[in-house]
Amino acid sequence: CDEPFNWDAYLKETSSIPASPSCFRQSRVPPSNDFKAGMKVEAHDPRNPTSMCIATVMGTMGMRLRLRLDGSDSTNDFWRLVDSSDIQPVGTCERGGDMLQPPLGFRMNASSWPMFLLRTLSGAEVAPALAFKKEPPRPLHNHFKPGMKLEAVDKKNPYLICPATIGDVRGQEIFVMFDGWRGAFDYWCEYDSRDIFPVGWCQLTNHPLQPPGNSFTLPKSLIPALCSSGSSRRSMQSSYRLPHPLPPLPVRKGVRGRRPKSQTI
Ligand code: MLY
Repeated sequence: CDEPFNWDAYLKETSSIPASPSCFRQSRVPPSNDFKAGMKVEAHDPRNPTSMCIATVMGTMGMRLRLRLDGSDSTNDFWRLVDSSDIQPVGTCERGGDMLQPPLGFRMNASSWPMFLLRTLSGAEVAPALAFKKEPPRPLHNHFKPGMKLEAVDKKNPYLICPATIGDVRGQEIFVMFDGWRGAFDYWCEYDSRDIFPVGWCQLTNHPLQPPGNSFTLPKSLIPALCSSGSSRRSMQSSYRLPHPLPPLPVRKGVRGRRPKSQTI
């Protein structure tokens, strides 16, 4: 039960195919992560993307960085890839004649920003220019098709990357469904989002991959069949790691017997 997640077995089990790496705006050969905790970078404020701020690398995972804007609190950390165009070396902004901005929700009085900036940078280790990698070009078209598997950032818990399935495609947009989570974490995004990765990406970049959840949206008629040994049809979501026996379905007050639409654990 505690074996590490294995994509090959899972793809077989769910009779599904992975989206081709050419669908994604990710480099085929992932760049190295040369950032270290404590280094300073310039980063677009995720909550105010036109402003450029100073951020500190709080940690690294695979080729991702956990960043915190200097002068902001610890509750707004965010993640960027080493080849994200949202980050650049300290000094880039000034060289371009622009000014570094305080983050949205700056902890101090706005008038203390210039002094704060001076202090936060004095004696700080800045990330070397070579650590910043060029962002890969976007694929020319949206090649995703419903049912294709991928790895995707859970936007509600952005430190997590999880197995997911393309649920729908509309123009430039795709619907990312997290396997085994009953829709609670699903989202629409652009096909060229930097938060989605080809199957095998986590392994390749040494990033942890969450196993699928174990909540499933299945027609009731299928449940007894799944409790007996692996036979019968498979739903588009998987039967992988179904708990035996299945836990009772949660019942909402007032709508007895009906299954809740989604559930957040
Ligand atoms: N709510 C859970 C985390 C759920 C993660 C779901 N992802 C993997 C799709 C928690 O806070 O522990």
